[in-house]
Amino acid sequence: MSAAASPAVAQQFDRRVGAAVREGLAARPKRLPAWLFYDEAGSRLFDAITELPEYYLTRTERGILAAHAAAMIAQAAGDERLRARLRIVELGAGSADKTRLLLKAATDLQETVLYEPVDVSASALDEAKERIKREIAGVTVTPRVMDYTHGDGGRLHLGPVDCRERRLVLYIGSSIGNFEPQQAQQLLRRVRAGLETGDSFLLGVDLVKEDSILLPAYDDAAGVTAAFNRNLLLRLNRELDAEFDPHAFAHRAVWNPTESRIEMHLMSCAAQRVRVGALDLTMSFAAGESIHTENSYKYKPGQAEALLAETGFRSEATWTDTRGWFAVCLGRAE
Ligand code: AVJ
Repeated sequence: MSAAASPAVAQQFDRRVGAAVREGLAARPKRLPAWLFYDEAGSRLFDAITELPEYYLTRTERGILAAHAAAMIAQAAGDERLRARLRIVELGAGSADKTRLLLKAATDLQETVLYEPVDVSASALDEAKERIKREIAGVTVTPRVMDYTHGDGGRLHLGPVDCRERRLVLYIGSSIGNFEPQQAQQLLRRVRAGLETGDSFLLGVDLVKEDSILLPAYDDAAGVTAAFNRNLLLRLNRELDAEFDPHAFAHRAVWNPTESRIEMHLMSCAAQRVRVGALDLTMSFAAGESIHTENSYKYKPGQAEALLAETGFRSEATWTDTRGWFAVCLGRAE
């Protein structure tokens, strides 16, 4: 039926999505990569998550930035006699909501600033650009559509800067949390390799805390996170001609203390077989079998600083909230 209605469409699925799904569902335990969450519907659901009462991350980090943006910018720019102009790059910028606090602080210090948000989503970048142009005078936005997570090996290509400028790379919002320790190291090394000595890197990490706080943040009462998790299956239905019944899978959030991470899973409520048309594949699920859809690593105090030190940065400052729930660390490329 759908093939008859749109014969071309079934052929035109995104190869990267197809390959990731084929590989992840062949693995035992089954898994799907977290970047698959962010199609248009998923990005909207994530924005809704950031406003949930249980999801403390966004508002906690925003509070830290609101209190310390000027100090962060001043630290990155360096001391007054040798102060350089900053050019700000943001990895995984998305809607760039919290970034506006830093951009405002930068224009307070140097009047104008170049801002280069990097994201895989062109539509998110366009929206961010329009909003920043409207709301903060003195910011020139140059969005770059790029997948900074999968790279051609060695270094992140950020393009040339004026020799009087220094880069400040932002990687906030606990985005690093999706990466296993080894992958996180690799990513930071690639960022470092794309920078010059004296450039800086601002990293936002979520910290370990009681699981009575962590778990509801990933399993909220309104069910938005469950919808975000299940949207993955709906995406496969839309893009890969799959036939998942999303309600035949339960949303699960689990705290794994050994790995220091929240895990999200989709658990098959019954034994079932599901066809994925575009891949010409039928998957079997046992009752209770789960698809591991996300890791969200929680850092111990000092751990983000250690990661920076291991990857070519001198850790210069850490800002946190009064409860010690979230940390923002500045590293200087050595
Ligand atoms: C975007 C990776 C920071 O891990 O908290 C939110 C994604 N997943 N709720 C996080 C997410 C479920 C989020 N990050």
